[in-house]
Amino acid sequence: MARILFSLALIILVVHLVNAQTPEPVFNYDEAKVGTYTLPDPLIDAKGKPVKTRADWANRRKELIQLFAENVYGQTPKQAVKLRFQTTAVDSSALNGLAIRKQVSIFFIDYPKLPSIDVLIYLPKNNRASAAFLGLNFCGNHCVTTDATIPLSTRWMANTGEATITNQATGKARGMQARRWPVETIVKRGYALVTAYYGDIEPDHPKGWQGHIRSVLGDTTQPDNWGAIGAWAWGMSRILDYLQTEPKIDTKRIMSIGHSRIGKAALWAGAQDERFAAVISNESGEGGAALSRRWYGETVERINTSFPHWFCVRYKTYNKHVVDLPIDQHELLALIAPRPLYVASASDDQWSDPKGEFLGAMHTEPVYKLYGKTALGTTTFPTVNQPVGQTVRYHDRTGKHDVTDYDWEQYLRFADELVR
Ligand code: GTR
Repeated sequence: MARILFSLALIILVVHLVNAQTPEPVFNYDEAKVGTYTLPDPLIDAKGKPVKTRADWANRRKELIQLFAENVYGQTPKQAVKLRFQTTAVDSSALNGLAIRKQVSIFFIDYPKLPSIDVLIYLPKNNRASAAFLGLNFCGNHCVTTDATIPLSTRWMANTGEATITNQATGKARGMQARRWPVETIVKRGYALVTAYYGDIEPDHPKGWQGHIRSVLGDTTQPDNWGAIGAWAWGMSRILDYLQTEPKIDTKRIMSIGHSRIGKAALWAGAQDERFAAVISNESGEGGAALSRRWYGETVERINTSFPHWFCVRYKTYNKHVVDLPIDQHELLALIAPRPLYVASASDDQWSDPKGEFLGAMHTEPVYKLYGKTALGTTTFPTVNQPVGQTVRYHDRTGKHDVTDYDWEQYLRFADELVR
């Protein structure tokens, strides 16, 4: 008997120890465990007043931007920054004569020590100004094309094996992500492509702000000081400033586009800067298009832990209290209204929570309705590779976290139908 009791006690002890050591799971892939949640209503303002007209929405819009700044991305400094644009190279027969390729560096007149933003532009050879896709890239302009005349970026890069050694790009990085940037197809369809390395604005690591724009603008002592995503979004607007001066670009038809963390920045840029005619979010996930209150895939706590520099300090206070957030991500998406918006997911990218991204897009409907527009126009999560929606579109592509030709096909159609 004593033996049995002893064994039982031992089993209980072991089970207890195992449980105590199993860290609380910070993410979930089981739809049954998502839990219930109530989303804040974009059409009820902070004082509880319903938003009924477009004029009401104009005020609510400002309030929402402020709430996202205070709680999620941090405040984007308002001061105008003097820029100098320098064209460093022009090739009028790029892509075998198909395009004009331009390289332009953006310098900060009052902050001469900051690195420039080096912009790579492919323009169709049109007689008219072209609509454009503007998106930051992950690994330098040299990696979006195999064109060997593009200078290899000397900026800090995350190490990725042979292509980046000791945080410097090597020749192996050339064209490394060309597959994600089908420049020829884009130009043949009559669009310009504008890109720059996101690390020109801020290298993607916790100390990346040093020596970059966040070291001269903002206030690092504040819990709502801007984070790296805020800086990348700000940088997109500075590129947009340059594009206003480019006669071959139709400034009324410039789309903000981005994948993953850069997709989060593309959304925040488009939300704040209404000069963007449309926004395309490719698998932006947590802190992007996916609802934060859904406990699925990446979570607020997890993203704040893995990437402490992306968001403002106050965002971390919601790690274990997501329900206390005064906003949710459908309201970020609603800030794009009435402009066209594309939200895309991939079915093997559950980390980004495809369903949460769909729901984010779906809950913009009442705001688009204020403008007499249909957003998604459906509440049914579509089967894979079945794009849905009207002014707001959505697809869940088969495959992994990536940007593919399939995604671009949809974005080009979206642009053809809604942006020009
Ligand atoms: C992941 C991160 C995501 C997404 C992604 C990316 O590690 O958890 O939020 O941003 O990186 O940017 O590729």
